[in-house]
This record gives sequence, C-alpha cells and structure tokens, in this order.
Amino acid sequence: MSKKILRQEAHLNQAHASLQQAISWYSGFRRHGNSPPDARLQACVKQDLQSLQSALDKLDSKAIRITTFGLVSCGKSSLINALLEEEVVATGPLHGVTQSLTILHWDPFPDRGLNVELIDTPGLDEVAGEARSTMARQIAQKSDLILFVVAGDITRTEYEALCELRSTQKPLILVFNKVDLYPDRDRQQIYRQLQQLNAEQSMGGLQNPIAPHEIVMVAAKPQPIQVRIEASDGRIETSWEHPEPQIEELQEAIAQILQQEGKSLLALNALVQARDAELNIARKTIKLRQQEAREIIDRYARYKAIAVAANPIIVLDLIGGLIADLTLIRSLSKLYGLPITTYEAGNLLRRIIASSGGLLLAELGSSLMLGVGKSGAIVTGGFKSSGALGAYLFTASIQGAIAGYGTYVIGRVAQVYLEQGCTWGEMGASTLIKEILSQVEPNTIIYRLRQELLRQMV
Ligand SMILES: Nc1nc2c(ncn2[C@@H]2O[C@H](COP(=O)(O)OP(=O)(O)O)[C@@H](O)[C@H]2O)c(=O)[nH]1
Ligand SMILES: [Mg+2]
Repeated sequence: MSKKILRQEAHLNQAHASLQQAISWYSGFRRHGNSPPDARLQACVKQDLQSLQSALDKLDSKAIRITTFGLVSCGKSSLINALLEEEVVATGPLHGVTQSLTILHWDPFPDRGLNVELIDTPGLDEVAGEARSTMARQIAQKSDLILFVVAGDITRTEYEALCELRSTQKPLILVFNKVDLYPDRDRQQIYRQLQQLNAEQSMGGLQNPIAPHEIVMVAAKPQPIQVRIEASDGRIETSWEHPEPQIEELQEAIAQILQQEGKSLLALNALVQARDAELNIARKTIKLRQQEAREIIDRYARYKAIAVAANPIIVLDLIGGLIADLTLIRSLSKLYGLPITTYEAGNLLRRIIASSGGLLLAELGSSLMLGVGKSGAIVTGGFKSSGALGAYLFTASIQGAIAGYGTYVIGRVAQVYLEQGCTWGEMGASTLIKEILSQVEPNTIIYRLRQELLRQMV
C-alpha cells in the first residue's frame, strides 16, 4: 500500500478512536462529582450526543456524501441520473419536480473501500431567503463534497447561496450544466465569467476563491436531436435521438478527490462535527453549572486572599496562591465533568500566566514589595508597636485583595478554557483536525480549505 493510502487509513482510524473516546466520556462519565449522571444535563445535551453518534456511524460506514445544490431546473436531478447511469430520480422542465432530499447509493469505485451517497435537493429558489440559507447550511454541514450546479450565467440568488455554502468550508465543484445549449464561443465566455466570480467585489466577494479546476462543464441530459430517416420507399420518418450525457470532466474530478483525499475528508468532517458537538456540550454544561461555579470561585478567592495576606513569607505565599489556583481549576473541571487532565490544568495555568501577564505581575509585584513590607514589619517591629501591626495589616490586605482578584480572573479564564479545551486533549477532535490539516498534500482540496479551517479553531 502506498504511503498516501496508509496515511488516509490512519486518519480514519484516529477519527474513529477520537469519536469513540468522546462518546464514552460524555455518555458514561458525565457525573457531577461522585454523584450519578445528572438527568437535567443529560437531557440538555441529548441532541449533541446524537450528533456525535451519527458522526461515528457515518465514519464507520465510510459513506462519502455528495450533495447537489442549485436553482430549480438547472439539472441537479439529471446530473445524478447521469452519474448513476440510470434514470433513478424524476426530472422535468416543470418547477419543483424534486420536492424533498433524496439519498441514492452510488458505487463508482468498489475497490476504494468507500461508499458514496448522492443527495438530490429541491431548488434553492423554492425556499425563501432566511430559510434557504439555513437549509443550505444544514445540508452542507452533513456533506463531504458539494456539487453546485448552474446552467449558464450565475444569478444573484445563486451567488449568495454559493457564498453561504463556501463559508461551510466544504469542498465544492462548480458544475456548469447544459453546455449543449451554448455555441462554443458563448460557452467559453460563461466559463470565463464563472472563473472571475472571485473578483466580484460588488457582490460581496467569495471568501474562498474557486480554482479553475474546480469548475467543470457538463451536459447531464443533452437536448434530444431530431433525426430524419428516409425509408426505402422514399417516406421520411422523423424520430428523436437522445445524445449521451457529457459528464466525463465531472467524473474525473470526483474520482480524483475520492482517491486522493476521500478518507481524509471523511475523517476531517467527522471530527469537525464531533468538535462542534463537544463544544456545545461544554457550553451547555458550563451554563447549567454557573451558580455552583460562582460559589466555588468565590470560595477560592477568599481562601487565597486570606492565605496570602496571613502568610508572612514571600515565596510561600506565591506558591500557596499557585496551588490554590491549580486546585480551583481542578475543582471547576470536576464540577463540569469535562475532560481535563492534571497536565492540561498545568498547561492552562501556564497559558493564564502568559495571557494575564499584567495581572500576575501585579500579584508578583505586590508579593515582593508588600511581602517585603510584611516581613519587614515583623523583623523590625515584631508587632510590638501598633504602627508595625498597622503596616502589616495594611500591606497584607492589599496583597490579599490583589491575589483574590487574580483568582477571580483565573476562574473566568478557566471556564473559557474548559469550554474550549475539552477538544484539545490527546486524541481530542481539535488536536486531530490540526494534525490532519498539517499532513495533507498541497494539491488537494483540503489543503486549500486549510487556512479557513485553521482560522476557525479556538
Ligand atoms: N439541454 C439540456 N437540458 C438539460 C440538461 N440537463 C437537464 N436538462 C433539462 O432541464 C430540465 C430540468 O432538469 P432537472 O434535472 O429536473 O432539474 P432540477 O430541478 O435541477 O433537478 C429537464 O427538462 C431536463 O431535461 C442538459 O445538460 N442539457
Ligand atoms: Mg430535481
């Protein structure tokens, strides 16, 4: 087996392991401390758990989902029939022949170990504005490859839908259908216009340019041609001949994508779906536990303020404060039941130190300056004079207050980190997405989507 194939298999296996780990964590171990799983929380994340499961099921069936999008009558259904080499779905000149989503199994490359599902959709213009973009987005999120079908010049509705779909970061092929209707010159001109779509600043501009080889020209169901046959007795008979579809360019483009990156795409899409579900779970959990979390943070802030204020030794009060912060992070992660290891808690603390450097400096500065003041007060006065005691209490209380405030900030940052960090562990969805993106070949679709996908990562 070639290195590329092995790598794709590895991506599938890693995604499988990651999803299984997430499912077992969230469905089995979601306990509140040592108490049994929380029914209210279970109910509120049910949909996200289902999404995790469906991502795993799709991954296991190795089903690549190819979806057609386009206006009514642009030839989406005809295109699917042409790919299947069979009249499976109804087509026609009337508006709205296809009323609902239709899923069809296609087995173009049995030896590749992939199943392909072709999805036929109703026309984009059959659904009104807001609902259209929601529908397009939802369907696209479940797809691995989008075939955006146009039958000539692109309209505003089509352009808007294209931008919307492009923003889902799914691989897309722009299919220019019905080329049999255009003389060669017009066809080339439309093709050039489609290529220039990216530059259409007045229409908002496409987020992610469409590369020339992502545009293919086809005739899914060329117009019948009238043929006149002169019989031997001289009578002229007319009949209609149906030319063969011209879809080789598209077949090649699909074959190339599936071979080169089909399995990696499957893995990536499953991981993106899993990551979104896990982030939802984390967000909901944190919201549900808000009150308890606030109490924990309050308690730690008080402990820390008192511990730091009362401790006369500089290094010890710093260490004590750090331990208090670490324990706070552990307590919060336990409260939420989100996966975080001691190692990650340490990482989090390091990140907090780096990101709230100013605050830490204040803590450190106050420890050094006021701590010296505190120790100094003991050394010089030993609390004998009321002035020395006053100085001690004054510096100690300021230092304690700063340290306590630090704990508030850390508590808040920890919540954000726990919400986002749950997908960053070993075998976590975000970790693997990043890894797959760093390994793809430069001439692939994933490679071109890489920048955008990375930008979305938290
Ligand atoms: N001339 C020509 N007509 C086509 C082609 N593809 C589809 N059509 C016709 O366009 C009409 C709409 O096709 P259909 O597949 O139902 O479009 P859909 O609404 O996008 O699914 C039908 O009458 C088809 O025969 C093509 O490549 N060339
Ligand atoms: Mg149709």
